[in-house]
Amino acid sequence: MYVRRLKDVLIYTPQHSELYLKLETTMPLVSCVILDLDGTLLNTDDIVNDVLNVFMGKYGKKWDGSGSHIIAGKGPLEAAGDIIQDYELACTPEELISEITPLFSDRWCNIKALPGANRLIKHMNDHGVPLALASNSSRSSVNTKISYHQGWRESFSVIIGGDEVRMVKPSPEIFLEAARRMNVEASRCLVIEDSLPGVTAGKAAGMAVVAVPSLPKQSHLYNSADEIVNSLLDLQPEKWGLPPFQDWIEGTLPIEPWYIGGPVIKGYGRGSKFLGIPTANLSTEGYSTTLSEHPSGVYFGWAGLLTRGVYKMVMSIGWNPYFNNTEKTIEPWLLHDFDGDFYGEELRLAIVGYIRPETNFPTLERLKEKIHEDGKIAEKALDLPMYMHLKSAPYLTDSSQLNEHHTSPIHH
Ligand code: RBF
Ligand code: MG
Repeated sequence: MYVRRLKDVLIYTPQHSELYLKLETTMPLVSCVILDLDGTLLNTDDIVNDVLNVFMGKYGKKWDGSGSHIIAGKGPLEAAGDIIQDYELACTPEELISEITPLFSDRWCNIKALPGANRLIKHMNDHGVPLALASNSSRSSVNTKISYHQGWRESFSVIIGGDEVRMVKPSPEIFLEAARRMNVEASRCLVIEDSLPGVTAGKAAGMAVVAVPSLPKQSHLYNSADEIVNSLLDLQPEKWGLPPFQDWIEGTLPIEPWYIGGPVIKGYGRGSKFLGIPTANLSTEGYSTTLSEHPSGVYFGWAGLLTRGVYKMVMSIGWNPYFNNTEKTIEPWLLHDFDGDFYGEELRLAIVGYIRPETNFPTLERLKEKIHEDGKIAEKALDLPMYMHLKSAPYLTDSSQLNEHHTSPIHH
């Protein structure tokens, strides 16, 4: 039982330009899924960064998150050792761990599931696809973390922590042990992983591996994965012989609505000039958490301009690979002809669905075409009752709805 599929391979030429190749590979159909926890199902990055920042403060140093790649996917001891070496700290890995453990203890309950995590777990459960959880974190820390997420504990037929195997990822041991306990061959397992050590471990175990890189702009490092997806929302289980998701509607995926707003700012000024697509960019100030919680990609929903009304909207959150931006931006395109611009006006957004990941395009023309296609998809989908009803969310038109509550759902 094999599926033939095209694998995207990204190669960096000596001139640092990107070259995509399609290779035909044959992959075995899988029958079960092994999931990583930190960075794959749970948004642990922000909390780890916060805690390390507090800890570093004691040593008169600063952890700004740019060191995240040093520790991603590593076991606690190894990660601690690397931090100590990199930041020239005068302590042992054991001391570092025992100092930061209490800093984590009241934070476990605040770790959010990553977008698509609950959907994936429920989907596999509903279809009787066995799930395992294999994490480099200790078993007790895994247990604590998942205890705050309803239904997770019961969803996994196997759970293994890094302290329950001799060698943690990148050793294949933890995945092989998961397969053994599920009583399936390694080649029939699909591993989903956010980190490089995890991807390496999965391939070394002879498994199919989908990478969901949690650090931006790192995907070129994940060449050994069988597929790289931008977020769990983009996973296509049918590529691996698993049941497909059935919740896409007219090219859109409904999401838990979220809300942001603020004055319209000037963007890079390319929208109208190059593309004929005037986006009403929002300042990302104060939204770093919101932005880190939502994968880059194309979303849609309703846009309220307090003095004018509510309009259909399609937007991009992202790094704009075509322009190689260094900052994540929010760029809503209001699907309506306005006279003049609206810089400085208060803009309120209700984001109700997802369309696609952000991608690179060979030409500006192709990017433009795609954005117009996104606009058509959003325009049509927003007439569906499930999306339409959010047009009347008070947040969109009511200036007394405080902006600081932007991320909590505002019901009507
Ligand atoms: N930029 C990209 O580089 N890749 C994309 O896939 C992409 N999709 C977009 C989708 C929509 C609906 C919008 C409004 C913009 C998108 N952009 C994308 C961003 C576009 O490059 C940006 O608006 C211009 O750079 C203006 O700043
Ligand atoms: Mg991970």
